[in-house]
Amino acid sequence: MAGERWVSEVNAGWGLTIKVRRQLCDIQTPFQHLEIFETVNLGRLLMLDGIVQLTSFDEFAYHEMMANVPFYACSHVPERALVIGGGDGGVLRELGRHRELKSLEICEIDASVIEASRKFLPETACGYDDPRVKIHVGDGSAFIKAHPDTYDLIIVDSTDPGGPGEPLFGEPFYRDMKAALRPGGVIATQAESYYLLPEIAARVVRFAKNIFQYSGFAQINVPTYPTGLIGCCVGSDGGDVREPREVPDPELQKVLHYYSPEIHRGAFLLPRFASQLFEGEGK
Ligand code: SPM
Repeated sequence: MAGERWVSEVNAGWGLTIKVRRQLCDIQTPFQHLEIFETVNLGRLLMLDGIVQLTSFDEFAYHEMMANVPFYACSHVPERALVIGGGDGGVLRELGRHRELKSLEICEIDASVIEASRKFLPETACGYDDPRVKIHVGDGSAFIKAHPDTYDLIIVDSTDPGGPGEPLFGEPFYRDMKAALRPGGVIATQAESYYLLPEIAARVVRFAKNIFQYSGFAQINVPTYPTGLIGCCVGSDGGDVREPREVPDPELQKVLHYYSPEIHRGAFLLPRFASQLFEGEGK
């Protein structure tokens, strides 16, 4: 319709399109093209290099799962967490609900993502208001190498491969993450969609299987990512990552809209074709 504005994420011949009211931010950072929109029906929208990172409408689903699946997959109560990427602060916000965590660090390569999110996405970036949060601006793959035996949780909330997140999709990075974990620690990484990018999803599952004793691909329903789902690849040597250590306390349950112990277990149950895709991988 004349006068209407729609923005699209285009993937190999098809796209996901969102109607927007106005653009709030449009900058070329040293790393990527950063845009934030006010949409008509989905709240705010963050895009990096034309790829949807979050909308206010459904970001809770992705962020709750990326934070809570590794938190409860850890066989001991975790104390030290690191987020790599995740500059919008959503994973930090969800981790911050856990008083047991003594330290919450983030290593984001692009300071502009942090600044723009704090300015235009306050409901997500409120994760930064937690006094436990320590911000490192830099390359996550170099940071992890410099911190052996340090973290109970490492959560990689990356963009797609091809941009600044490329090194985060390589096997050396997975080995470095393992070295950066304390005994029994857990990693969780953005593992793409088995419909959209099956070779990437299978690749990271292979790394996790080869490197950790326990691993799995947890699916998350996120309507504004192409195909409506995205994966979280989880790995640990501490115990079965598919079985949550405990149930969230009643106060926490009141603010969780997606995660539950049942969803934790169920997220690892995959359609037959996806199980078969991953079965051939690793070891
Ligand atoms: N904290 C939210 C950041 C989101 N990180 C993951 C984004 C993945 C987007 N791509 C998925 C589909 C392929 N274009």
